[in-house]
Amino acid sequence: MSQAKWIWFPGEAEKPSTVTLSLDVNLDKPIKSATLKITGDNILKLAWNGKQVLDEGNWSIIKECDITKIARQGQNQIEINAENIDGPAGLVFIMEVTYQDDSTFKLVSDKNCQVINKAGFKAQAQEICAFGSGPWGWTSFKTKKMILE
Ligand SMILES: [Ca+2]
Repeated sequence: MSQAKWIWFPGEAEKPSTVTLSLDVNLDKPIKSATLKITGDNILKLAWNGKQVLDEGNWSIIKECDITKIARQGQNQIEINAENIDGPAGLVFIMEVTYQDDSTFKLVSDKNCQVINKAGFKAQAQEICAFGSGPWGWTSFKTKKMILE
């Protein structure tokens, strides 16, 4: 998780705002297992191939999701939406896929992510800090294991 960065729409991380990531992820080989660790301050929603699979309000709980059943070989359309109600805003995730041939694919939240704000403007994400630092720190996090299907 420490490779992942807390990200947000540039310049909007200190105010009530939303951020959306629309990811087209090509998983080009048969999948053995896949996990997604994710949280957002304050509210997080996740849709996978058009189906909403997460709607969570507690940023201090890392959602450790087994996504083996919903990740499919080929194109995956993933939409992540986070909303900040008050205080700091941030979204952080790491997705790790192990293929059946034991090679791996990893995607983390960082400045390479393209984000969309409430007004519909697109930008490269602002990195607020690495996971484990900044306003959120380390110690208050709990983990909730989930299976998404
Ligand atoms: Ca907040």
